[in-house]
Amino acid sequence: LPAQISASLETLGIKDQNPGSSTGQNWLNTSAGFFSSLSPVDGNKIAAVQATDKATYEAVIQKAEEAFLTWRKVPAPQRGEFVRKLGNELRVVKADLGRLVSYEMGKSYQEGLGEVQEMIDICDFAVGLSRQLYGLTMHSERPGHRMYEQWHPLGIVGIISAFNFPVAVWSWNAMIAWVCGDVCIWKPSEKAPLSALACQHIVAKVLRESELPEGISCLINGDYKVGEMMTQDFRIPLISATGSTRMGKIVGQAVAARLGRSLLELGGNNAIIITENADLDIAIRGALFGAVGTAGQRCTTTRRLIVQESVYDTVKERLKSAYAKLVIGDPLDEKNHVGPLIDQDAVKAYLSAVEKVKAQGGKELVPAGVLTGPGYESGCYVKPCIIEAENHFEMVQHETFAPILYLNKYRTLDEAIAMHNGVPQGLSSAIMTLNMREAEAFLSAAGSDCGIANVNIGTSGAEIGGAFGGEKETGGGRESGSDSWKAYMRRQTNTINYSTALPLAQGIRFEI
Ligand code: UN1
Repeated sequence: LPAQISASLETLGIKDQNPGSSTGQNWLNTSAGFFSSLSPVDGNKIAAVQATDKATYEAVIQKAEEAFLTWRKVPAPQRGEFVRKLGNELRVVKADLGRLVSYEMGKSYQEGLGEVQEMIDICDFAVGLSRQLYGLTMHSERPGHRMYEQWHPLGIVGIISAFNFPVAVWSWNAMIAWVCGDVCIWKPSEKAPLSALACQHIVAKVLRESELPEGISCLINGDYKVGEMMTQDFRIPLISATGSTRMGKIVGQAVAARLGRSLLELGGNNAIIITENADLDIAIRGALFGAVGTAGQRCTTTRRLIVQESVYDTVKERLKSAYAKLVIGDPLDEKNHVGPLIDQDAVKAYLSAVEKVKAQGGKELVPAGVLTGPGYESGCYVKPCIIEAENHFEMVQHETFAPILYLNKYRTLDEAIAMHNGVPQGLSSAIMTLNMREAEAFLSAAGSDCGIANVNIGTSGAEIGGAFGGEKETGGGRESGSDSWKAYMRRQTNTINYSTALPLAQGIRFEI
């Protein structure tokens, strides 16, 4: 392994080839064997991780249930204090964790750091929230009665996260769930288990130092079968899952079958409308980072550009020259803009999408391709490409997790909005315009149908303070900021009679 990576693993407490034995849950002892974490950066095996078997899963559930009995009684501001300490630990390890995320997942080091910063930000948010889990009071219709609502912890929250944000998305869920009084079981992507182990170590350390039960934070590892143990488990009232729409449909149905709750944050097919009134400098920069950042592997990645015909050729030319300047390579080397895809399956999916869209009539403006030669030995580096394609083409309707940008032309804004909304997904969206009427139309009830709608900002890179998620096949869930915390608690309506009579609601008379 590169020396810097070995040093970071050491700092993060992942010292040997079998880090599963030191997850901070030392009582874990699994018979399910090991699986490897491979880096798409250079193809190296970073380490082997222990998979979770059924018996271990049962032990985890028991620990979590036990911990919940204590944790739910800890006052919320004190739970916030625990999260504050976690945020401080994350500040200390930011560079090491950012580097591990970059090496294990393939995003640029800057984006790895950004991801850890997102974790720190949500910690700060959750600390404040721990004193603001507000309920409402109502006026009772009966004399001498008081009515109010309060929010109680739910219990165990199951978190299923994806490879592309291997740590931040977990933290949006876990930090909020913890101040809400829940305990968490995390099933990270089997493509990025070490980043998750590193987080588990950090949490385990703070739990020990705070003399809190270790079951507050649990980690289980493996493929979808491990996730299934949670989705089918009635002891887990809430499953929060982030990933593909395909995965979300399976999870959502399994959880619904037992009438559990799920919070789904699934695929996006995000577009930017560039109008004739756009500041083109901003539009091009926004589209570029949106389309090629994280090598097109964000759920918020810009996949479609819908451009007004009078500026279409200019946008096309400027994009082409911007793409020509992109440097593809080792994401830990800061002069590179684009790193690898997560694995060779992702490369195959990229190639097949390009082939399919071309077969339907798509025209390659910036050609696709897989890079070979020194530095590209992992076989996971691909060229960001731009394809002129119609919105209704099968592949344009579909989320391919790769840097493929589809270009479309429009005449009127109504046409652009219809095209924009004319996909099954509804996560993030943007309009580039300096015209107030256009911007407001895009944000209106008849405008973008997405959970996130921006003006003069690309589709990716949302701040944690807002509710994050989207509509339609994106799954409808909201994570992170605003009042997303309500999904992690149960609401109780309380009516108290302090009078000497017992009047019934709705004026009903019942005498004997
Ligand atoms: C994701 O890709 O699953 O808005 C999350 C963004 C990031 C989070 C993306 N803050 O692009």
